[in-house]
Amino acid sequence: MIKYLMFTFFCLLMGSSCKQTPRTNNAVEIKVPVFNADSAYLYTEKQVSFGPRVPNTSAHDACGTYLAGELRRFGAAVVEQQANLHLLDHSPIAITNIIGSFQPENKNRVLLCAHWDSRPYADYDPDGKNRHTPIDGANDGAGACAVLLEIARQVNITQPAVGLDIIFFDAEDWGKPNFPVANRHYGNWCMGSEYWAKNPHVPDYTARYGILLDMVSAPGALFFKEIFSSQQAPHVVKKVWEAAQAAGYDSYFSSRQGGSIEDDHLQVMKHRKIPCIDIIQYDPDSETGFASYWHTLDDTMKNVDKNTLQAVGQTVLQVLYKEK
Ligand code: AHN
Ligand code: ZN
Repeated sequence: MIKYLMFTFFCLLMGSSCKQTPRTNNAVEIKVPVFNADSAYLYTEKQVSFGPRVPNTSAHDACGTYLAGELRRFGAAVVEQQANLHLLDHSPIAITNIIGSFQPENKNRVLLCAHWDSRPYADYDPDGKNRHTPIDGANDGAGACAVLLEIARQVNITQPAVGLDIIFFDAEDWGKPNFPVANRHYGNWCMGSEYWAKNPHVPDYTARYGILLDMVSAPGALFFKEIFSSQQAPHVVKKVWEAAQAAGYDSYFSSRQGGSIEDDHLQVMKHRKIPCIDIIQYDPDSETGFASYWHTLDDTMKNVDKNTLQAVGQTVLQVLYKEK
């Protein structure tokens, strides 16, 4: 006791120069920032304003420049990973995975990702005449990237305890259409994430875990526990669903099991061995498992809702800032 009082007295004399440093990070509670859904809504609108982000188009390239520029503006170290891939008809597509890293020197990392391209085919459009038309992908693409941009903006203001990588994967939405396409002018799902997972921007890149966001902006969206995520990364599912509850958004995060969805998280798990979950809107009553406007010309800004952006963005911030 005497020793402690003497130490305290000494510290008072010396001012701040001999502050006791906390023994562990546990002593420092970093406050979870408040996600701004207005800002995420604007980032969604901006991406959609370029037109469909289909590889080999000027709308795609302009939006890629915008996304990389925003990450840089928010203080991330940005890598634009370009690759030349091929569709099944052997036609070339030029793709760019966009990676923004915060605290690149920090060994403890979290990966957040989404696809930024939009589907070249409206194959589920009720009007068959539209099936060769590319979609806006407001919900399927833009909304998820917008949530991650807003998270990047917040991370630039208040650093979490861990390093963060945000990856915008290209060429997710080139999977086989539901109608016969002459000369196989299509590819596979998740071509950009497959390329990155096999050729990471940093050799042997790893992270504690990953969270993929896909279709996270529609009004009344429900996120069921995606089956591959539950099987291969159950601790991450638990962490995220608990965070949703802590943030007050458990009404969006159903405790039920959803579908088995082939998405970018599978590439991250298969080739990088990073447990990664998919937060994805699911509709068990629809024919496709997704919303009625999925892969139609109706996937527009009218299906983007600030309340849903808020629920997802705040939940992911909650997860990120609780990490020690
Ligand atoms: C399948 O339908 C096999 N996967 C859905 C992946 C996807 C497409 N996510 C958005 N668009
Ligand atoms: Zn899609």
